Amino acid sequence: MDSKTYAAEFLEYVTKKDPAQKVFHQAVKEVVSSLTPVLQQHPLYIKERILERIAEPERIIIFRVPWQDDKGEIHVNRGFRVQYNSALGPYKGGMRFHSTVNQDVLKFLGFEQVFKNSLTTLPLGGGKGGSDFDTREKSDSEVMRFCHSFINELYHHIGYHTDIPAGDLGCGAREIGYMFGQYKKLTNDFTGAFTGKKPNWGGSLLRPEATGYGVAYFAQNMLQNKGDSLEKKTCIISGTGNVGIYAMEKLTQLGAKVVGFMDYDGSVYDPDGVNEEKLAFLKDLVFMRRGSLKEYGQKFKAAHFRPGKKTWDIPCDLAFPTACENELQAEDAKTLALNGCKGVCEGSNMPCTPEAIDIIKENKMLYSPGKAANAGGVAVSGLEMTQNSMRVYWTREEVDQYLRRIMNSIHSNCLEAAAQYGMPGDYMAGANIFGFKKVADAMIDQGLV
Ligand code: 2IT
Repeated sequence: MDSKTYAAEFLEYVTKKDPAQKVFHQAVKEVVSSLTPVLQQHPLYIKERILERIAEPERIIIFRVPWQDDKGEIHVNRGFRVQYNSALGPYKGGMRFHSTVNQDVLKFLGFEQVFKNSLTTLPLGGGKGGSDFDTREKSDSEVMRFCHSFINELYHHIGYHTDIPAGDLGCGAREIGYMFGQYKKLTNDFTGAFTGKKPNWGGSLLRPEATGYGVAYFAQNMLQNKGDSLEKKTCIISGTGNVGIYAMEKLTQLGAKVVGFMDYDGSVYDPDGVNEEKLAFLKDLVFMRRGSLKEYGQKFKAAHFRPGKKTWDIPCDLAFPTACENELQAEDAKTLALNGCKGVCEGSNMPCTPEAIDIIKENKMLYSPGKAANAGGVAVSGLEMTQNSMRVYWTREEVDQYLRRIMNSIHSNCLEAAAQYGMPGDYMAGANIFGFKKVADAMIDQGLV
């Protein structure tokens, strides 16, 4: 069978199997769209039914999470862990705690994670988990009770050599701490079964910064490959979580000028660009006080806050979506193109809709998919696991050197894979191909399990 017909039939099979899982289908389609030349050259992947096997999670655990709020009222949330693929190593991926979490979202994120982790070239399988529990507007003790209840079930299924969760939206060092504490209590075992821990009890330095710094390094690599640099490039960013703030920090350090960013309430336009003082203010505002960006507009004269508006209309050289899936749509991509934007570098997972990606490519902008550009986070999680195994702590500089090296190799591996299969310069194709082949070959080596 020719590879195009096979790919089309496969996509129909995936869609029919779980008709309601729209974001999952979107993620699968994006990967498969890059694979036809690979399947053509390696018919063994078709014979071995690798696509059918890779799209099916090895295991999904779904469980009840009962907890009590501060008034004594009882609540029930749903917990999940999607253990997607363990061909390259133990399942590895974050936990998302947000009201929008369901099986569809976690399958999309888990599927992406398999390829992303493969791209890091570290020995990491892929997984993702979470709950439809919203950590915003909950007290610390409510979050603790929820996390303990969540682990009361999940501890059966995770472990240092099995599955190592980390954070994602709504799940940071606080939540990892509570989950780790309960895991340790129940198993009587102090091992690095989670990453994103605080550095004074097993966490890696630079883990909070890693995703954002990695995104900036990747953008720098893309520009350098074109004989250009980040120097004086105007940048806009969407989310102001860990990824967004640390991407701003590194981009600024590398000579770029971040002129726009946003949160739930609206966006900030700061024509002067952020600097060290403004970043310190932002970190305190967002991480410590969980306040609104409105305050940034009030504090810094040149900047103004634009209630309810996204960032994408602010003229820029480079755009960095760092919030959530499908946040950058066709209209936004058109606006970026009209304003002369030269590149989109994804800090979050699948932030651009397929229509937006088409517009970005038609307009010859540089484009790097999240699974390549944001892999620095999980890469430093991998380094945290290494440090835990060795019972050592590396310095910030040591971790940063590894991170830079890993981002450089992801960048060159994407370019090489894309060129090898006839799509030179296409980072999306390169990321999908390189990520896929490593997992597919390992699956073939390990037989039909
Ligand atoms: O999307 C991601 O790569 C993460 N949320 C981080 C996963 C990890 O295991 O550090």
